[in-house]
Amino acid sequence: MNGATKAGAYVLGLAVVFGGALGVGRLVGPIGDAVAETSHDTGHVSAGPAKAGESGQSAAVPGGLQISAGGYTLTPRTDVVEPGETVDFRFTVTGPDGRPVTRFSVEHEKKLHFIVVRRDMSGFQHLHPELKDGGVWSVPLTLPAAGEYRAFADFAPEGASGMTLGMDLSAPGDYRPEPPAAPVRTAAVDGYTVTLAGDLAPGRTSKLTLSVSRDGKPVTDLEPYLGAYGHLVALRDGDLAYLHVHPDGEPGDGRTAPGPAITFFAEAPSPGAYRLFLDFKHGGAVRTAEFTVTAGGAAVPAPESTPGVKESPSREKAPAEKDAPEASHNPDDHSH
Ligand SMILES: [Cu+2]
Repeated sequence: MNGATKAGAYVLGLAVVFGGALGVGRLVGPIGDAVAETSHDTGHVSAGPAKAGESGQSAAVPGGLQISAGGYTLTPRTDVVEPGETVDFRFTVTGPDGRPVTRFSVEHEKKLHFIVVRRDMSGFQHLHPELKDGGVWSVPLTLPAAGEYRAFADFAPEGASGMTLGMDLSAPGDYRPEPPAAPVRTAAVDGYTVTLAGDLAPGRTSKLTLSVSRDGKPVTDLEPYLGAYGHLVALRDGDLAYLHVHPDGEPGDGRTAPGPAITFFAEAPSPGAYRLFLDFKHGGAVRTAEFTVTAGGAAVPAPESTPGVKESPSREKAPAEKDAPEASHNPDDHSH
């Protein structure tokens, strides 16, 4: 990449960051409004020099940004959940015929994967709601602290291709967002160390390898979880676009080892920072390791050097060091 291109990409990166920040600020509103706002943000992302020649919104909108796509719409019974209270959260997926969808294909051993995370990327949860009569999905849900949350439903209606729809949930109260996490390739969780190799690349699929060790020894007896040795969710910083990720190989296929390495292919839609959440199972429990990576290398400034986006005191903070006690980057707080 030459200097001029790099400078252009840098400016694009800032535009994405600021566009995302505006989006977050505006997301306090009815869910219906959020659709238009995310479309607007997507316009920012695709309007840059990297995609010059395309007009406005690209056909390939990343998953999770829309509450309705391809004729399917997420309809929650409520979008407000009191922080700290466990509620029976219910929603339906309405199909092109206007009725709740009742038949879903099984993907990764489940008919629907439900991911919930606060807008600041804290408090990640990966849940599996139960399908009740009439196409009603039900799941016990706790939003641990006040704030704006994003919930993703990852599913495939029978006879249709897979999709991820997203909706906003609010936990009323005093919300103090966590500062963005600095890029980190090694995560510690429950005594395990998980190391990430490989880079996300904007606009194409790339290979990511996560290696699990414990007490300095590679873990070679990972347990299958959701039909794989790991389940990876990747979200774009700024708008929480939900990336398409799939594992390379599965337990019992004769070529995939139960650790220490778990390999995925992930597609980053644009340069910028992404948060990765790896669920893996060992010792009978599912654990989540979290990483922050930057797609496009130095083209986008790391959070520490982004001018004007946040105050300097946050720069010294590691993700685990919080001012706000209600924050839940602590892996022990994650629900599984
Ligand atoms: Cu799942």
